[in-house]
Amino acid sequence: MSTSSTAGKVIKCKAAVLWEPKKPFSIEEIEVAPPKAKEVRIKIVATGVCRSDDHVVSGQLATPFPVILGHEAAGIVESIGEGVTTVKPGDKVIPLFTPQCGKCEVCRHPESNFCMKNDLILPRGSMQDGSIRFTCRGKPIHHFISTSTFSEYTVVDEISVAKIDPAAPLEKVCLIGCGFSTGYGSAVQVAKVTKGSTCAVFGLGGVGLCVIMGCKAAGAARIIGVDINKDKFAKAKEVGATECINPQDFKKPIHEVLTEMTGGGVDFSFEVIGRHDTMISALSCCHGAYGVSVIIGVPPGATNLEMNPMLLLTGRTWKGAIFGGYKSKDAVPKLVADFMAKKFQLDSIITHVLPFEKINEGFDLLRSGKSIRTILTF
Ligand code: COD
Ligand code: ZN
Ligand code: ZN
Repeated sequence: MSTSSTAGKVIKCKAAVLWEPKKPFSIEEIEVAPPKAKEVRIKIVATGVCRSDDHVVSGQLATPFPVILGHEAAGIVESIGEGVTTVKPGDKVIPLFTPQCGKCEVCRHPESNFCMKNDLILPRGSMQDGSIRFTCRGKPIHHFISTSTFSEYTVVDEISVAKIDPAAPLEKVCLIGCGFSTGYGSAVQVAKVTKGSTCAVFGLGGVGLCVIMGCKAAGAARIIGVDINKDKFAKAKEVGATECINPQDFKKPIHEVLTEMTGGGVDFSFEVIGRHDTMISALSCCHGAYGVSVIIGVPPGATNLEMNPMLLLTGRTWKGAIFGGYKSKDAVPKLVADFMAKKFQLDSIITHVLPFEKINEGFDLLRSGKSIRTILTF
């Protein structure tokens, strides 16, 4: 095992610190403590800009401040703590915002993936042992969903990192850390799209495009994209949509349009927007007796949704999942292998690549709708 000259020492490096909500990121010099037992210190090479990071900036997603955000990344292991067996220094890795401890009831369940050790639902903003590895200007800085990848170096628990193919291009496969897997897995793993089926995808942003790729890979015969922005249609067709519709072009509610277009309803529908009305439309447009509808979008705030139970009583299934339902540590290396085997591509969703220092520009591109995915490189 190779040992780096920095192993066991505090590393001073660059990071984007978010001191408080609704403020720009501040590029700072921080100190990153060495990994403790069962922890891994990673040199981040590339990290994507995801909507959920922006939800923290805007105050819609609560997590302790000050904080280092970022959760969609790839890097190289710099050093490991005592007892780490699944990665070693020099390995290429992807941090996992949904861990896989392998021991909890969720990890032991064959069909579920939302490990009990996640730091998403009741975020502590720390390592599993409750302590913190980052300081800046003498202050402790919190972690974010077990990853904190907007930093040249980060420390994660061994259950929150997966080793990947050493030949993988990190500036692309970083998307397997969130956006790609969330969308693609929702089609192949959560909905279990079948060969020859008809699918409807509501919302043609980066994640929606990955849902389309998943539907296509699963052999869907018809994939209908739904978006109020017709500029999104070309790319959706490029990745596999067979037709695209804009709800604003119709007088009838869009679920009725889809039901007519498909002679009774689609087999699988996906809500990839994060709105109550489109969640109901997506559910309603799937076949009343056997349609499956998957919620991927998170609506703003912890709000309730009204629905008519008859929609389910006739036989529809309504589902949702985090990270495309994938057991993260098992699935990520396989998804990278599938990417290397050219089973899917990631270029269509990468619209911008910026140096890490331009992180605020990356978020402006996201907020203005000009980017699909921006990758920040160190
Ligand atoms: N009808 C149809 N389309 C609409 C409507 C509408 N009423 N409103 C907006 N849209 C379209 C927009 O034009 C846009 O094209 C698309 O919906 C949304 O795309 P983006 O680019 O804003 O978003 P994505 O694809 O990057 O992400 C969408 C999510 C819903 C996945 C995201 O916002 C979200 O909720 N993420 C959290 C989900 C999750 O699993 N998080 C865990 C860690 S990230
Ligand atoms: Zn994300
Ligand atoms: Zn677990």
